[in-house]
Amino acid sequence: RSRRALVTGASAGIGAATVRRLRADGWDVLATARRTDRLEALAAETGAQTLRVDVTDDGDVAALVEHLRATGGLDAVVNNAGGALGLEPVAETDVEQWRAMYELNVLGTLRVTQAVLPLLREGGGDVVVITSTAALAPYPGGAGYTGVKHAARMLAETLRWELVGEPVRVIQVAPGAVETEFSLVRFAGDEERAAKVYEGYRPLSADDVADAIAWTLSRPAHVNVDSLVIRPLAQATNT
Ligand code: NJP
Repeated sequence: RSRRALVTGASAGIGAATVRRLRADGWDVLATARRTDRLEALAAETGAQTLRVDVTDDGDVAALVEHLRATGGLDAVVNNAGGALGLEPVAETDVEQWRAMYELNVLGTLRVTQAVLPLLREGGGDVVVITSTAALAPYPGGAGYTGVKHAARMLAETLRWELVGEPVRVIQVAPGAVETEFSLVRFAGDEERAAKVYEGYRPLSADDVADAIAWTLSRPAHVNVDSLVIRPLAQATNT
């Protein structure tokens, strides 16, 4: 059978581009997110399978594993669902937004990875975790986001070490600025502020990042790309 990948946060941006790219490379893909209308459109376009999965919901993730078991197992998971909230300076930032951001980026990744790991261990497979260049160093307003992406990165790097000797590769991909709806979410729908993020340079496209993810997955089985940083040529900082 074809190799099968699960992509979380597949209804937009990097996740949707990864589904397109992996389908073009011959993978069976299960595309998951909360917005099912978008998933259906992607399925019609690419032939991917879809399932509504909120990565912050234990029940959804349990149903996801049942679905995977019943329909042929799993060879790779791309933990892509994520985002930034609470980007004010520490003095003013919102505790609840940090909690939600941790739940999505860190516990969402942990919940999904832990749940599918037995399937990957059965026949060998890959765990990809999408982090960010924001995980690399602090910047004003970024304490919460740098923190959760650093935690996701440590989750990936620790898991890789814990699984040494097993046929499961763990790959951390850290993109710089990518032109997606992410910055709109980041600035709570303020389009003017979102547009300013990319002023002065050309950001990566979601396809650029999807290409990088697909490349890591296409390495020979004995090669583990531990960590891949991909950023726009003109991006000077990690924000
Ligand atoms: O963002 P966007 P990107 N459960 O907003 C989904 C990281 N990153 O593609 O559920 C399940 O277009 C949401 O789907 P829906 C970033 O941190 C980005 O740019 O239908 N899914 C949508 O499909 C993130 O980890 C940049 O609302 C949930 C997707 O997540 C990854 O790249 C830079 C969910 C977000 O799509 C993809 O972000 C960087 C939930 N609870 C890292 N909540 C950048 N764009 O500049 C949201 O360094 N989603």
